[in-house]
Amino acid sequence: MLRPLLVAILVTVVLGIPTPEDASNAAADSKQDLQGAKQFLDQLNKEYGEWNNKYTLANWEYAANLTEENLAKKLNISAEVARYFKSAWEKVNEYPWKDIKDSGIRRQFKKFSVLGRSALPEDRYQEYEKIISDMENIYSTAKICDYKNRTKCDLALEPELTELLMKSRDPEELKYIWVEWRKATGEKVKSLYPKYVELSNLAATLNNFSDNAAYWLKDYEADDFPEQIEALWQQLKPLYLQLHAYVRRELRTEYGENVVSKDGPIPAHLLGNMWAQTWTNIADFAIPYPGKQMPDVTHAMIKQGYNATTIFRVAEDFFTSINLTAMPDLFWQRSILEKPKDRELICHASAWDFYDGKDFRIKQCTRVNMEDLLTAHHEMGHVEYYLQYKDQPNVFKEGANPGFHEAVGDVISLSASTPSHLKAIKLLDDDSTDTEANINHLFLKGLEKIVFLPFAYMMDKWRWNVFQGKVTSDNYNCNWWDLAEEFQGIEPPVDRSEDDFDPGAKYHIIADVEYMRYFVSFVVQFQFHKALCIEAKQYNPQNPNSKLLHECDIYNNKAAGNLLKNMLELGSSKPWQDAMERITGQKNMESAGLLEYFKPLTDWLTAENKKTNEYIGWKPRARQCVQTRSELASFEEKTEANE
Ligand code: X8Z
Ligand code: ZN
Repeated sequence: MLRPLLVAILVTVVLGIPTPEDASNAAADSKQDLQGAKQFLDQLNKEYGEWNNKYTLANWEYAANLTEENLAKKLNISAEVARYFKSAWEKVNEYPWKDIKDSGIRRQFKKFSVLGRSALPEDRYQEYEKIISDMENIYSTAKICDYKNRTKCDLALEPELTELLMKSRDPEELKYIWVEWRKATGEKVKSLYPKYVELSNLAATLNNFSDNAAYWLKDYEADDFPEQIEALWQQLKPLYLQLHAYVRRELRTEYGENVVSKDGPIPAHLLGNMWAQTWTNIADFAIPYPGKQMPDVTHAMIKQGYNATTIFRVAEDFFTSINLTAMPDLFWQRSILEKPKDRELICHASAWDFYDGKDFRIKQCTRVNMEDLLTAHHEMGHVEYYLQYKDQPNVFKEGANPGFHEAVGDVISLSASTPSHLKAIKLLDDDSTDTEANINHLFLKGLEKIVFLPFAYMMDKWRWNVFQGKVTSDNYNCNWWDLAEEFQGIEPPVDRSEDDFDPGAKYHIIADVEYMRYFVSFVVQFQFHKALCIEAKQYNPQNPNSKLLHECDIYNNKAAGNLLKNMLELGSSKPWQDAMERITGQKNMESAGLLEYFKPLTDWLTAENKKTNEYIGWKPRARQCVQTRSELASFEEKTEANE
């Protein structure tokens, strides 16, 4: 059947120059085409939503209860869904959408014209889904033995290992946990990963991308996106280097020069977090002014009997105070906010949109502490975005780009974790704003935000290398540590070989979640925060008497909330640059917001490091990339003999 648009083109080509009648026909035709296209898209969006709903329900069942039966169900449904997606995609490709001028309609078609992993042949698709589910299962059910009691072997990442890494100050215990976690996860998924890479790349090429790195990058709608990220990192790096040097000094004081050198990379097991991605948990000994208030509210939360629900209610209250939407009843009924005792599940916190405009959930093994209070805001930010764009066509039910989605809850947290806000909600006694208190507050935020940037960057630098074939399975681990040293200035506490697979000890690597989104988020959230604070009339860079950016709290400010809402409502219906413009007036990602926020800390760290003549940066380690652990042992013997 010839579609009207095609007929119009044929008529024009065959009959030559159009007459005035033709012109009016063409206009009528085009109106008809537009109507036809809208009908086509309405139907597609409807089906897309229904299948996504089915798929997400099955995914949730498995993620919330990791049984063989749930896995089989999920795999069956996902195969069925993939068949539907493929057939819908074929119809889209037949449709002459590229001739349509209406940008909103074209954008929907363009999104529908990328099929994703459903492009794989059915058997390979099934294999791919199975590999990822198996890796998730290994990771999420991993247990290690207790350091002191090696017969007690039921320690899970959440809560036990996370807590131990937070609290233990015994470097040998920390090293033990660090190594054992990687044995229980990375080493076990190692053999599955090359096949995952192969199938990811195959799916990407079937979608006309050169590889999976290029496929991931499409969501950022900018050809020079990697260069944009690199430019941002170059602007932010000097601040990271100052913080790194100061923290290494504090670690040296805590653990001694035998454990932490003056000018080398920092040993990765001492930073209070399994992946050294945030360092907030070492603030107790690294804090600039120990006698002064440090806005850590964990004790107050425990003392006041907080539980998972209270934590999420506190987060919700912030959102509603700025005119955003409360969580629907179903959210409270169906979310999993505490770790169930009777089954294995994926504890890594996540937020879910079930594509029916009603069902939105969070799954989080919440612990009562400040870190999880902030994570609750983070997760609820995702749900708030779902709620704001729920009336968009299903294909636009995404963030403006993945980084925007990650930024929503964090923007709220920037206000919610100010000392004055914490005092207002009775979690902190003292909200002094003298210089020392300010520096403590900014330092804690720096250990969360600045420190994370090189981690997020190296995570996907590594995967870009892998997908682009620059790094192959015989040097996966070696490249991982090259990048960790280059960007984060950290080193493993024990020598590693290719028998280890340390990337596989991080959730997003084994769960196929792109990570550059968090780098983007950690930059743009400060742009958003600044714009909202200006809107709330709490921040005025021109006025020296105005509050500083890190003191601003938009709680209760409807104007700021409405500005955020205006942007969230767009979903992915417009390029992210337009969404960015709506909220900030700027079209680009910019480091200025973050740099302005941390300016007092930057100045303080620079002066402090000068005082003690700290080495800024790190001298590279002469590491040897070896294939096996036994090679490593013989290499170590040789070096010892030479010494
Ligand atoms: O994975 C998450 C969230 C869910 S989107 C809990 N985050 C990253 C991580 O844990 O590695 C939040 C910040 C970084
Ligand atoms: Zn998130």
